[in-house]
Amino acid sequence: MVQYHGQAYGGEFVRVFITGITGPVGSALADYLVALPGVEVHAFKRWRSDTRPIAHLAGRITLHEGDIEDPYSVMRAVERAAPDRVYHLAAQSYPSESWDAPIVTMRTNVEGTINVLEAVRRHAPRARVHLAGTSAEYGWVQPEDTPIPETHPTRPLSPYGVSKVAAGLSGLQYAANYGMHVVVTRSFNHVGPHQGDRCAIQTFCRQMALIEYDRQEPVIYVGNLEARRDFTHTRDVARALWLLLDHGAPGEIYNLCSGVATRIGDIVAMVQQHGRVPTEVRVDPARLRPSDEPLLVGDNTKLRQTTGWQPQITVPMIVEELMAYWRERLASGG
Ligand code: A2R
Repeated sequence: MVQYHGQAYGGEFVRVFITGITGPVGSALADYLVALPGVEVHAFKRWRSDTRPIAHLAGRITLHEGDIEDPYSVMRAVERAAPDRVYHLAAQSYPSESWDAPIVTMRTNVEGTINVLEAVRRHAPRARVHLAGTSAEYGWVQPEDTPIPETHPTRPLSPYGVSKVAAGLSGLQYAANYGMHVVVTRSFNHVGPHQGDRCAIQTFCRQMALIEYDRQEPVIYVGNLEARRDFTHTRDVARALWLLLDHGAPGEIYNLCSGVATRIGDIVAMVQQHGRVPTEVRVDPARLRPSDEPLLVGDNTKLRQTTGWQPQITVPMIVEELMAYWRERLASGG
């Protein structure tokens, strides 16, 4: 068991349990929490999870193994961790995969969430619980519907979006029926290290790094440059999640977003400016989606007013950090 020293958070020691710790949000949250005084971090991971995003935290956090689809392993981990706060981030979080594997998506995201809620209800009923939802729950949105408030109807277009609506509603149901402290977020595009290269900013930065290392022709392949999206760095997300379990009301849903729309073409231009070699931009038809909302931006008023949170990391700062990240990965043979 990891030993904790020093001053406690708000005068009390807090035990936190994170699922999905190997993802970009989970690893950023763990980094944020280990730096807080008096916070003891427990986390849940699969046997086969790639632990590189949290390798530097070895000895500073306690890992419990299992699978959120397996209720027994979740029960055991929650009972052992006896948390005061639970951040449930584990999910099948790729909309595209959710069409190929809708049943797995439902099992992981809906059954998995119910397994977490049941484990908390039985073994840590006073814990504050955060459930991670997504802007995909809103589905197709017209530009005039933006910035999207939490009250906007949910009409998800993917099995992923449907699964997250069901997971979030399950959380609200546990709050209503069992008096549990469950808070739900809907995250727009979060971006940060350890994310892979599916997000637009990541794929542009990775391509630029590959070009610099002479591993790709000097062409950045892009999709729809006119789409405008709302990006938040995972470190800002981590801080918001912590504040939300301090100040968020149980049974409430909060958009987690910057509230700022950035045109994808402008991000490509920023990446080109950071590049050490000249590049051409070419549209790759495979990167164009049949349906792609022109503008997706969230209204974060409720989150800001409840917690005092403000995002601190802008898109140009994200591009600069991710260029350094991908260069470092390629330099170290990644
Ligand atoms: O793939 P792994 O083994 O590294 O773990 C992933 C974990 N996960 C699971 N953990 C336990 N049992 C499962 N059946 C299971 N399936 C997936 O969830 C990984 O640690 C995490 C998912 O990481 P990402 O997909 O990269 O999520 P991200 O971007 O950190 O988003 C966090 C949350 C997700 O619930 C999104 O749907 C939401 O924010 O927007």
